[in-house]
Amino acid sequence: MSDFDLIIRGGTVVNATQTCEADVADVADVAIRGDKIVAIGAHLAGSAARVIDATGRLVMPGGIDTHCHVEQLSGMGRMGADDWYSASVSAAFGGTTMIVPFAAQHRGNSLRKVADDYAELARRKSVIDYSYHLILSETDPQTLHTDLPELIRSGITSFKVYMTYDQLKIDDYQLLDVLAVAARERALVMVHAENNDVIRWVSQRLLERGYTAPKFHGTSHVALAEAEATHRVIQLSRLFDVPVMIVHVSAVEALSTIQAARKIGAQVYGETCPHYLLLTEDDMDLPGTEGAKYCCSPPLRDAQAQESLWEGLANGTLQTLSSDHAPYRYDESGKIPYGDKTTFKQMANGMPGLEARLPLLFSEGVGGGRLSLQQFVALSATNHAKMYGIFPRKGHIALGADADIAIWNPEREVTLTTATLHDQVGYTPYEGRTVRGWPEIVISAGRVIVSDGRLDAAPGSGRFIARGVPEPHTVEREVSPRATFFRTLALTREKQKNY
Ligand code: DUC
Ligand code: ZN
Ligand code: ZN
Repeated sequence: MSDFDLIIRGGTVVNATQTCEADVADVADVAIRGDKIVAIGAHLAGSAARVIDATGRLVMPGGIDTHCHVEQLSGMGRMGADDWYSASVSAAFGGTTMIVPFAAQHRGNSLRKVADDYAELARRKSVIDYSYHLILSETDPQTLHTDLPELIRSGITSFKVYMTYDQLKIDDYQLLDVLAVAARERALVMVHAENNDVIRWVSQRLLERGYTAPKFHGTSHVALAEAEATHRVIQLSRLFDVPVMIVHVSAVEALSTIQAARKIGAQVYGETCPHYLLLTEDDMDLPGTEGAKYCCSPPLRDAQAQESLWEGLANGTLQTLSSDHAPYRYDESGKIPYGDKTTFKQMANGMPGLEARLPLLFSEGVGGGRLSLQQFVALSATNHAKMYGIFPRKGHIALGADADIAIWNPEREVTLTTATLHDQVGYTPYEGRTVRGWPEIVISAGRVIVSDGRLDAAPGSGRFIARGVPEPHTVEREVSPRATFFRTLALTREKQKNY
């Protein structure tokens, strides 16, 4: 009998920060028994059932993608092309070993039922470990005071709300209710921050004048609408001193709003996505409806925004880089329900990116000299684990952690094409782009699930991971008297002293 099930020998182990077992980038062996990392060190003694020679390779934590849409109806009622199987396979080939998509509550639906149904889809199909967030569109007492707290306590410790989209948005009054519950239950609120009325007002006027092409999606989702809503939700969160995560930050104005708010003590965190770093509004400006492939919300911006977002990732304004994989096909099921007559208002918003996320970040970020290897690991895995209550189980290479590992060849060049990616969308916004650096071997909970370009994992072999309290809620800090007052006002009927 062998001492270990698997040893990865001689690779450069990269963590976001130094651990007691390995420096941030040390040549070391990593030994695995069952689903756990059980030894790390130079020239580990002992035998293993399987040995992987990782000489010249980077041994990094498997990626965690905490923002992707899988088998979920959009606000417009459109279903994406990927189910839990194809999405998790695609993620695995791109070096991601855990995904956290969304169970979406549409108006009138029971949050509990939505979550239970979604859990069942994942359980049957995912090939990698997973959790999910909730999307909340109702704030009735059953949702807010029974289903939501119960789900949070069962390990679904984050949820998303929309400030735009008529079918999903909640208003400021509802937002306050939701934020107060998040403060009490220690859940992380993810916010789609865009001003609905600005978008509605501009869109209406554009359409009346016959401006229907995809590029006008960008005009209507003007950066100021994103900045205004970002500012507003941050101020609302300060009423209760509760952390919020602004997802898919795209605009310079929103980014600087986050930066400024943090300086005055707001607990605000930020996420961006590869498309905001690598594509621009010009990509939407294609003949006919072709630009619909590049329509997402918030929309693509300009070169200045790209630079600011790279800086935001490097200087810690933004904590996570997620794919926001929203795999709408370029056909009547998604992007162009009315063929070439489809207006920018009728196109499903979002683009694919699960598999390309980390190769793009590695190639353009590390290869482009914008990020260190440690920052790459933080933005692709460690910070996701911390922000969403999965750390220290996942997100680093350390004793006792899950053996979720991607072994990267930093020199390998791969040209991204629809034919070679594993999602079901039928196009990639990165068609023909060559990246340098590729995850050649992917290990999920101790199982080698991708090697030599082949998958070895059955549908349903991924596990549900009950998540703990998101790290922003665990940081020792004094809740201000103002927030204490408003929290009490929100959650109890007691009279407070001195009032
Ligand atoms: N928001 C997302 O998070 N993804 C796709 C579209 C959207 O509006
Ligand atoms: Zn969104
Ligand atoms: Zn999204």
